[in-house]
Amino acid sequence: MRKHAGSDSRFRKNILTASKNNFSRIILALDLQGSSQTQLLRTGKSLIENTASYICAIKLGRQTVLNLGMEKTRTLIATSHANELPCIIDDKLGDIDETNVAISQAYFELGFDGIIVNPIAGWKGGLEPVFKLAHNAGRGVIVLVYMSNPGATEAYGQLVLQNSHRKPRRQYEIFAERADLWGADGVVVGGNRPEIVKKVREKLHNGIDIYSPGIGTQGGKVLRASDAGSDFFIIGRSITRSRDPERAVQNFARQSVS
Ligand code: O7M
Repeated sequence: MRKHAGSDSRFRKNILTASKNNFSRIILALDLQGSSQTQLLRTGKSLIENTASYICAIKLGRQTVLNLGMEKTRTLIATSHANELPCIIDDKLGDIDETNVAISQAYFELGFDGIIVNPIAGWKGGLEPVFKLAHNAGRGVIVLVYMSNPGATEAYGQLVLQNSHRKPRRQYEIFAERADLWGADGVVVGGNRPEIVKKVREKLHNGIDIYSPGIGTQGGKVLRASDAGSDFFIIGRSITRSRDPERAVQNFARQSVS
């Protein structure tokens, strides 16, 4: 399979600029739940405004979009942009091509700068048009390579026998190679699995960034993940549920660039 053209890197440039300006490699995971959309928007805006100087991007979970509704999601993305922060949608997209394109198009029209995808659907008839659509519009595509939850070992860690290789290999190694080949802007590897981060780092040859969730509440540590090779740290509850989110994020930010 030929290596596919990478993005025009607008997404990567923007996240790096924010990271340099704010001395931070922290991405705030905004997973908003609750019944009042107006209250949720207020909470989301206030979390962005209180942490904006110490982060380099915002990541919205699907539940945030579902709970907020389209118009208020648009407003939240605009708040992120007003603070010069790219906004990523964490869809873990993985359907057939036509469906994938329809979903990503809707997200990009809402204003999202990047999308997280699941590599399981593969390239042909799966993710190929998502990469094309995103990269033509300067948006980023980030590929799941190894998740942070305990059960992730079942699929991402399984041994796989491929026709082209005599020895079985781990599923996540194959996903990392695909992400490289596809011209992904980033891969997701649980930061609470530093040994896996290290192995993935060795597999990536095109300077792809490693995005690591699983820090704080899920047990991972910024410094350990960073030493292993993580570039960005996706952190939610340890900041959003802290009594002092500004102080919490400041601490993580300092560690992320040390
Ligand atoms: O810091 P937390 O645990 O409150 O939140 C972590 C966020 O990262 C949350 O939004 C999860 O949905 C997400 N996440 C994981 O926790 N583990 C993964 O393996 C992958 C993600 C993720 O962001 O995928 C892109």
